[in-house]
Amino acid sequence: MSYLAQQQQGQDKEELKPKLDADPAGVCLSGGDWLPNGNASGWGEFISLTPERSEKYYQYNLQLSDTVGAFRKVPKTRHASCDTHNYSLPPFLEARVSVVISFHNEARSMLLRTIVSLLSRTPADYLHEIVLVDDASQDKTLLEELRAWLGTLGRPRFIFLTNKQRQGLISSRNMGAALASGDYILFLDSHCEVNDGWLEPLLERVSHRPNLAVSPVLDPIDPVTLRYQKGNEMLRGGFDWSLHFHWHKRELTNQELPETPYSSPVFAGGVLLMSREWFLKLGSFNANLKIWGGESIELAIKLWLCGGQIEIVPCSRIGHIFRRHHAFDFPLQYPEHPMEQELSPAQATYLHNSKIIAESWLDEYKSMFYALKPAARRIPLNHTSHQLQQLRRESRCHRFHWYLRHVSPELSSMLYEFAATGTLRNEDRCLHHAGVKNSRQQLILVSCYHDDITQWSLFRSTGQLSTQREFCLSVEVPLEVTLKPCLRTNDTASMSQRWHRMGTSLVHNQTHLCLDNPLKGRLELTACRWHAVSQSFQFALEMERQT
Ligand code: UD2
Ligand code: MN
Repeated sequence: MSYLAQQQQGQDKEELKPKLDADPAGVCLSGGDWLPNGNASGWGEFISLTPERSEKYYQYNLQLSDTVGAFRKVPKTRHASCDTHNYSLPPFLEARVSVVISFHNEARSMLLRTIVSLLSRTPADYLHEIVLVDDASQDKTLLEELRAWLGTLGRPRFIFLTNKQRQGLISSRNMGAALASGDYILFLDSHCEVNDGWLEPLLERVSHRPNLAVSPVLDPIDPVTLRYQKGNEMLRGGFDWSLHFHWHKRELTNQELPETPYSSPVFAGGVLLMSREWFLKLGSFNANLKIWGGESIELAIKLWLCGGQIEIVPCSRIGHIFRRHHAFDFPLQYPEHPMEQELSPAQATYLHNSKIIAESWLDEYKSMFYALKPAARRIPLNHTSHQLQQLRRESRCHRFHWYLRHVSPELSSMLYEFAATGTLRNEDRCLHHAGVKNSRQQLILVSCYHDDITQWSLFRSTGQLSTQREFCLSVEVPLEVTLKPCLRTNDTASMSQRWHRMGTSLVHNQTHLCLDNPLKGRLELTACRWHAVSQSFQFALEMERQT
């Protein structure tokens, strides 16, 4: 039974009532009961004190969030067999769960719904505490008011932390984890709704394997309609050599059902549960990572390399609002550095964090990362790696090639798929896809340090020269170099998209002509001339020796 349900039936009910009663839209408890409306000091007034009202600020429908209530029913999204399965759970005294939520400028109704869903749908015996870290939000009284309200519940324990200065979610989660005292720790965003029975399937998996970390399947909640949808359990988490998160298709083995827990190279985003002791032993989230981004990839790599495993558990479902844009500003990272003119603070932060991951864990493969993200070379890092070296030594962590071989065949195959990859340089400029103009894809030559500089891959098997957005360098009659969506190789028109290397030239298969930049910024196909500088195109990373 959950806390709210227990409290509603038990003697603490009276204490809870004056606050939760006040919901003008009603507060629906787990059994579907609605408490009667009460005085104005409760939910209605509490949420009306959200200081900033614009939807742009939150990147979701605030008005709707304020009216759907602190608790609502959500559709059952997991497989029916998850309901009938008899979960083998650890004794609750050995599996106390601490939930850590860091938030920066979250709307009151949204944060509260996250908390109420936890209280309503988590078995009370296992929910040990909720740690709330207010990361310097604009709403200065929110945490105090929450304390006054939630503190009266008795159980679970609440810990409230306020950062006077913005620390970012990575440090904030670390601070929360350091103060937590449960056996397991769950990191959660502040705009989530846990679904019925979310915890039991996770606990069943981790209880017998102390080094296992698990993610639920995240069900998307639409930021405009707040509709709770079914997330996809046929995907594994991964990343590419730019260290960007990607989903990979999950293939079922013979015995496997869609609802069977499955191993994954990285977590399904940043929502994960693992032993607190194991998390601390791994050095928590890398403390050198700033503000937002990359921390769950970093944790996933170190976890696998240092003796852990990751699983996604489809019987556990947690709803999350996936926003299209960041709802917050990133602090300037390098105010004095010329790079700040080329990169936005958000880009600089993400690139900085990616560089830390590459430098910490990728070993010799970090050259792949730098080939794809040349701007990362210019990001300054101001810290030492003693702690990391110590962890790698003491925990006898594998080197990165072990991860490629045993954990992420997808990442590994990306190494062999290409004959060459990365930026494509001609003299001092790089070939760049600059979007669409007059309904034509624009191909230009720009500075190679442009942040979004296009990364090209020359596929070994097909000869296609593709951007990450799957546009291929093509030749149209009469001999015009263009960018077209990549065609399947069984399409005969795809012949116009095939290239091969001759030294540093790019030769078009059909015409035997070479890519040329004779007029600085105009791409043409001309007769191949050995050693012509205007025909010399170098990839950041050549996998094959140039003849
Ligand atoms: C995704 C992950 C998140 C984390 C992040 C990368 C999911 C569901 N979410 O977040 O867990 O891995 O990527 O770092 O997979 N916040 C702060 N301080 C800040 C900025 C954000 O506390 O300076 C809070 C924010 O209020 C939210 C959480 O951090 O609760 C994650 O941020 P987000 O929801 O804006 O970003 P999202 O969903 O892309
Ligand atoms: Mn989020």
